[in-house]
Amino acid sequence: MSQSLSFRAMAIAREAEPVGSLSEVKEAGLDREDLLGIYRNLLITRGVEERGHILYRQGKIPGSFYTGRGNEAAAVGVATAMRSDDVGTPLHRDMGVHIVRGVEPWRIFAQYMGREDGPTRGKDGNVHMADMRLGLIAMVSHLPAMLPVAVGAALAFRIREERRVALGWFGEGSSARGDVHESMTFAGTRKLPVVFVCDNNQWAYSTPTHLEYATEHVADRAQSYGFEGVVVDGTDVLAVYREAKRAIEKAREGGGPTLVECLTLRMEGHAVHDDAFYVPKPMFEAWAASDPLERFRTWLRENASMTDDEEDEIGAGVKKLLNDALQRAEDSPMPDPSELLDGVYATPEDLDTPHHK
Ligand SMILES: Cc1ncc(C[n+]2csc(CCOP(=O)(O)OP(=O)(O)O)c2C)c(N)n1
Ligand SMILES: [Mg+2]
Repeated sequence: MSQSLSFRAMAIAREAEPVGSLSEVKEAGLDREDLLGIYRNLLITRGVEERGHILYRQGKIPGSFYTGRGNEAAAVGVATAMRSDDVGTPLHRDMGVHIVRGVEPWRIFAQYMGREDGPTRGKDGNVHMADMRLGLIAMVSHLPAMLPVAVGAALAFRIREERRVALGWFGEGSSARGDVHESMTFAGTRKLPVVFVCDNNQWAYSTPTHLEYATEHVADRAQSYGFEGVVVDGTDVLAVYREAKRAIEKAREGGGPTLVECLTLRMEGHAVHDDAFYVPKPMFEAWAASDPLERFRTWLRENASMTDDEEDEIGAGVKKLLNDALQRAEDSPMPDPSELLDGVYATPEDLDTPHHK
């Protein structure tokens, strides 16, 4: 442990328990079908990013390429706990949120390649995308600029007396910026229906956590904003789901915000151009042993008697889905330059969705 770590304050946030048995899972509201669906979504999430990486190496993706490897369970777990009329602002590590909300993989590949059928219709690249019809708001690059947006959505729900919840994601590195403080102060004082989700992957580019914040956990700060903070193992999809569900339903019932911090390790470089030479090897090895997909696969076999046949069927289904998706995306045309400004400014029709009423 480095010298600087010893100056950290004592933890305040609650540390979430792992979910042990199938009966605990049922209590949390998931049946066996749901569990297999979660596994499938984890596989799709990783598969989309792995194949995206291949597309990048083939020179088919303009710009850079980002993945959320290691963060799949955190993203899928939180999104599974959302209700369909809730909204969220997922970031560059949260592909799993798009998958759970129902963004079809072929549209994501089309987005990667700048094609017309991507959610931004070729107007933006990589994960700067979202499908508003599915209650997702596209991220901008500036971090953590989406938190005030999520808080604004929560304020709108309050004003309209809608029992909906907004989820705002941010990285632990971006927690050093003022927007986090402003968002949490505003949400805490007004007890808004918002859940703040911190993707703590322990690095902000090459900056380690002890140079990002001086508390034990990012979630320790929640207390000073007047709401609860909880830290959860972000490689444990069921534990993430349970904590997100608690936080979301608490917000819906008028209990105000929660800060849910999902602890993971960013298992690749910041983006494809970065080989993460600065991350100590033993750190990678330790977290590789806690791979979220492998962890949940083992759990399903031991606790929900997932059979070889079921596993093969899910795996084969995902493989086919992604193969077909790649083909369909490659067939998608480049956008027509005359459409450049279409969709840049909202029209009254654009706002006529369940998420805007
Ligand atoms: C305001 C702002 N400053 C700098 C950047 C450049 N940048 C992009 S990602 C990143 C690291 C963010 O770290 P963290 O919040 O921990 O998220 P992670 O990438 O680790 O998921 C930086 C500095 C940015 N996007 N926005
Ligand atoms: Mg980070």
